[in-house]
Amino acid sequence: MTIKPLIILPDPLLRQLSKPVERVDADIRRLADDMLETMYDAPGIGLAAIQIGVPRRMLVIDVSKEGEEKKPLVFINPEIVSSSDERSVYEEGCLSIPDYYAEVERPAAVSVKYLDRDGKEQTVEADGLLATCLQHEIDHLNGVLFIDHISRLKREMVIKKFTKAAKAKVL
Ligand code: GNR
Ligand code: NI
Repeated sequence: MTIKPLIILPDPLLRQLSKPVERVDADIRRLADDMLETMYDAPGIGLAAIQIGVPRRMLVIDVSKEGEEKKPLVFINPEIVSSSDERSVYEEGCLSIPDYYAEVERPAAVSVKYLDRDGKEQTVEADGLLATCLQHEIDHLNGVLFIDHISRLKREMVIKKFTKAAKAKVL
């Protein structure tokens, strides 16, 4: 297992559409392990493959509480098949936008169809933090970031700040 470097805003990779995984094989399981290790190291509660530069429709999540047993989850080719009308608001952050947090409103519950790490089709009914995290990660697969769900003024401020920081690093 390997900890991979994270892709940070404004890297255009974050806006790329990820392609479906065609076959759940040993390479894909290795990628899942690397993603989990990278997520735990960060630390974060979720990670999409594109955040380590791999444009594949795959994500990992662990929303277990500190001190509890770890619960690594792997979702391959996830699809939201239904969403609740009820909404909930969470303060979100993103490993690709370090140290920035904002409230985002999303459906409170979602039903998600996906392949597990054995390539078997599964469906999960998620609510609470897991529902929010699944939606945040599935957005990444479509090149969407949580700052796309906040006001344009706030979004442009964040992008400007990270663009400046990236330029300062090259110089
Ligand atoms: O670590 C993370 N925390 C988080 C908190 C609230 C809503 C979503 C998230 S996901 C984020 C990790 C990340 O950037 N995943 O793409
Ligand atoms: Ni994120």
